[in-house]
Amino acid sequence: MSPAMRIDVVSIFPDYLAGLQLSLIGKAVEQGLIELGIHDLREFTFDRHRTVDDSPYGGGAGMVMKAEPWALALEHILGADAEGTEGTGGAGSPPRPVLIVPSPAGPVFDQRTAEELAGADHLVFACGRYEGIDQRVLDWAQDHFDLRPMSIGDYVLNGGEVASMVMIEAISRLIPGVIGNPESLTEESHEDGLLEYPIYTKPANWRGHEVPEVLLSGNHQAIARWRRDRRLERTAEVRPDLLARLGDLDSRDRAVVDRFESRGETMTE
Ligand code: JEB
Repeated sequence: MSPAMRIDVVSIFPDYLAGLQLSLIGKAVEQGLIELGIHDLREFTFDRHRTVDDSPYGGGAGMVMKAEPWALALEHILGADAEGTEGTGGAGSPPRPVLIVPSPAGPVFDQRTAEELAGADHLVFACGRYEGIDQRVLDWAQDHFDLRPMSIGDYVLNGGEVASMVMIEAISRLIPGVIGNPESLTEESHEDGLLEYPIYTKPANWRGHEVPEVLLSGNHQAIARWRRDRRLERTAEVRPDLLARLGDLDSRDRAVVDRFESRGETMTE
């Protein structure tokens, strides 16, 4: 078995991150697939008020997170990494931990990013609040981490906690063993750039709404074709940007999309 992925999260609201211990990720922690460390930034302050913020140089609204508590928290995490690895004579230096800093100013996190980060040994999430973190922390961190500012989308949050949880969930479910049935990984939405087909379960007639007949036919080839067509139509309708990123469709797929585009509606409407 491959060694556990280490995930550290630093926040002034560590209780907020406690939800990570539940459900699928909690199970992965119990199974030793993920080692999770949640750190309270205020533990790295030493004044009476455990101050983590101050007013911005140059003026402006809001507060900025002070540099020193962040550097101490991140050094604490780096120090734990180095423990027991002194002079073992291993080949080369280990890879730098990846420092993910949620920020509305970062490149947008997507499934490709999740796949890339799922291969890392050690992820550290720095959850800012207020207007964000003193830039010098990020400049300093470049020498110790593989620094990755990341946005989860074009809307404004109050801090990095929810964004970190989104990214941790998307990444950790790609770690081998975290999801029971790995087939469900390859089949799903975004994995190949198309949205999912509609899904149904019993009863076949629910309040007068029938399940599409082809799904009851037992004709696996017809079912696969129907599902592919619905995926193409759905993607053309709600996410034409995803279709544009797909590259060349084969002539059959192209025909389904063209038919959709000239009709401007789906067959389920
Ligand atoms: C992440 C954060 C804030 C300007 C406005 C608001 C720390 N997609 C996203 N939207 N907002 C955030 C994000 C991500 N990832 C985000 C971290 C922080 C917002 N704020 C508030 C900062 N600058 C503080």
